[in-house]
Formats: sequence, structure tokens, C-alpha cells
Amino acid sequence: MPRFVTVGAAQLGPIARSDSRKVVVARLLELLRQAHSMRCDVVVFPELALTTFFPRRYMEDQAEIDSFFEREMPGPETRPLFEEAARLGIGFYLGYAELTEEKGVTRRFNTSILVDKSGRIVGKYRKIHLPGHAEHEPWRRFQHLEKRYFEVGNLSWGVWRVFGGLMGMCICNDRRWPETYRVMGLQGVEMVMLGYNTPVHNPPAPEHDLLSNFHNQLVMQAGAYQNGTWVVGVAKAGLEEGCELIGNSSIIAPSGEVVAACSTLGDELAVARCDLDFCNSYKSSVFNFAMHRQPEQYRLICERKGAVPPP
Ligand code: CDT
Repeated sequence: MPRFVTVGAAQLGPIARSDSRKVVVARLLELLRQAHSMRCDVVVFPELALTTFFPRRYMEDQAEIDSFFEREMPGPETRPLFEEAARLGIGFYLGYAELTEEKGVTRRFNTSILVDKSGRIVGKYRKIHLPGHAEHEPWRRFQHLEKRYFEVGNLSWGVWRVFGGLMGMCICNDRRWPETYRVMGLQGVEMVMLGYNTPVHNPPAPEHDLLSNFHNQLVMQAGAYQNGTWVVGVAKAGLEEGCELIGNSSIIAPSGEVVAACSTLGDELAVARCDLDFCNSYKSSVFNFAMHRQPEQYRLICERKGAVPPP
């Protein structure tokens, strides 16, 4: 019996620094309604989907930095999204900057949440692979200060039973690292949702610029195939505050094939009806981990080299 989940990759075009949360949430609502009219069960929005990609700016004023963060979720400006999702009976993945108090300490994370069809938050992930740098580097055309503004995520990569399957989350740079998918793959993940903000230009290695779309596809298609899972990768795209961001939001099958993709650099929805049981074709054959993986061998090699073994 097929187990279908209809998913929408809800790509966003650029968000200006001056755009209020209200303006951005109105765009998310429009995509949510389109997704509902196309019978989606769940939509995936990008990383840091409520603001411009602020780590490209060097800021010292903490109040200015904190204006990009959410102190509660849902908060007054994001509640309409949760209410409309519950009314329509559609779930969503949303990336945002999270400011939280833990034991009297203020902490800031690059976070995503998974919301079910009743508007309830069922999962949270905090980005682990923070790219870029922590100090101002004026030689760059733009900054990438994620290491300055966020802490490394402390929740690992979980999976959640929702929408009739096992759903996982990661965020942007995480998608370039095989362990991201593998940690979820070892938990049986059937659909990995992820949002990204990826500049075409990489200041420390401009020779990679022409390959930015290729590398995006390469890592997501490999992650899907090597773990027998669907992958839904969604961009914030276009020319944002003078920085060109790639698009190519894609829905990728466990075969590694792209089954739906966005073709613009603006607000756009790509939809696919995904059979979660298609994962079994890979999970029970070439990527049957129990039968073919050799973790004991990795452990021996790591022991010999004094390295930490993978999971
Ligand atoms: N947001 C984010 O993580 N962006 C990074 C840029 C790295 S440049 C290769 C990304 O991996 O897309």
C-alpha cells in the first residue's frame, strides 16, 4: 500500500531589511493557501524565513541584532500562520532565528520547527553546521557571521512521526555534510525537510561560484539516495540586499531523482505527491544498513588512528 504525503516546497524570493514580519507572514500565508488548494499535507519554508539573511551584515548593537530574533513561537506576528494552517489542516516547516532564556542565560540559535495539521509544534531543530566566521572581515563583499550571531545547535538531528511517516529536519549548511542525513537515516527517516540561504558567491573560494547550483543538487540528491529518503530543500532566492542567492528548491525522491523543482528566483511553490513506501525499495536493498553497513570496521580504523568513530 502506498503511503502518500503531498508536500509543497514554498520558496521565497528576497526579503528586504525594512520588511516587517507582518509583510513577510502575508507572503507565507499566500503560499500556504496555494499549497492547500493543491492538496498539500505539509509545506516547507526556507531557513530564516521571517527576515532578510541578517548574518551578511556586521552589527555591534545587540538590540539591532536581537530585532531579527523571535522570543516566542508563535508570537503575535507569526500566530496568523499557525491559525491559518490549523484552519486549512496543513502542516509546515519554518526556519527562524530563536532567542531563548535557559537557566537565566540568553541563547540564540538558527532554528526550524515542524508544525502538524492542528497548528501544534511537534518538532524543533537547531542548526549544527554554522558556516562563515565570527569576526568582521571587511575584505568580503558581504559577511557571513553565523558563527557570531548563533550558538551551535544542541538538539542533534531528530525524527518525528507525523503526516503518516518519519520526518526529519536540518538547515542549510547541514545539507552539505553526510552525517546530517546519516544520523537521521539511522533512525529510519523517510522525509528530510530543509531550508537554505545560499549566496552564489563564496568569498573565500570564488572559484566555486559557478558550481553553486550544482553543489546544492549534488549534496541533496546524494543524501536522499544514500539514505533511502525523500529530501525537500527550499531556498530563499534572488537578489536580497545586494547579494545573489541561488534558487533551485527541489523535491527529491529516495532514488536521488528530482521530481519537482522551482524555476524562478521568487515566491514559488513546487508540489509533489510522495510515496513514503518508496523509501523501502532502497532501505531494504542497496542501503539496508543492518545488512551491509560495517560500523565495526569504522570503529577499528578510528581506534587505530585515535579518531572519534561515526555513529
Ligand atoms: N545559510 C547557510 O548556511 N549558507 C551556506 C553558505 C556557505 S557558502 C558555501 C550554505 O551552505 O549554503
